[in-house]
Amino acid sequence: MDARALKIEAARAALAHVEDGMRLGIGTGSTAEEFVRLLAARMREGLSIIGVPTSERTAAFCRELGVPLTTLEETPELDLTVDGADEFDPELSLVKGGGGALLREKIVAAASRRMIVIADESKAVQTLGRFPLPIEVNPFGLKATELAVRRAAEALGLAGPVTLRMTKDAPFVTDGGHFILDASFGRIPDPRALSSSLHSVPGVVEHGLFLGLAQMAVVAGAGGARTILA
Ligand code: ABF
Repeated sequence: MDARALKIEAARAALAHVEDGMRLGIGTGSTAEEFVRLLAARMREGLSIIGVPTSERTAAFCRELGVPLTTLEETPELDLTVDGADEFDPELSLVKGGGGALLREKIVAAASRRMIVIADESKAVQTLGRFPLPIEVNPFGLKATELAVRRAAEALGLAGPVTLRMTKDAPFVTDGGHFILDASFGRIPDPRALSSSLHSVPGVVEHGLFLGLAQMAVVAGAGGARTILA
């Protein structure tokens, strides 16, 4: 099964958990896009939902496919968020943000009663940290924030390159107007400790450790899709 087929397999299995009338958080990334395609097809067969997109890119894609959208201002409580991930461990702690949408993804996931992660087996790890951790930072005082992030990690025995995410010759700018530092700390044995330590750095807006937000992952592999429950 090729990579796209695996994404479609995971997205299809997650769609089975979408009920008529649901208020959905809709994720960002290529797997989430497959979910939106399948969702739009089900809506053409009569399913009725309303969605809150986790990025401008996802919003545009939903509008293109006719998926009705709302905002968290109008709909602050969601029934279910379906989103991708860059990594997940056996407890369904996640690293997200490879697509640069982590802040809105975390806000939307936290506003949802449930979160289902859709991924393929390549995202499965025993310990988070193979994927560089995206950290969303305020552009003001960037260098000071980067130093503080390094110190916070070092205090936990973590070290490694922390690089400003670029697009061509300018910093990548998130939907929220922030920059992203990608931190290659290697294995993160205590994600909760790192999470709270990063949150104590004033210039850090949010980071890509999603802890305790996902209750289920649908993971597609060569042998089909499997479900992991947190
Ligand atoms: C998004 O999905 C991001 O948080 C994450 O980086 C991305 C994974 O993308 P893909 O599904 O294309 O692997 O939610």
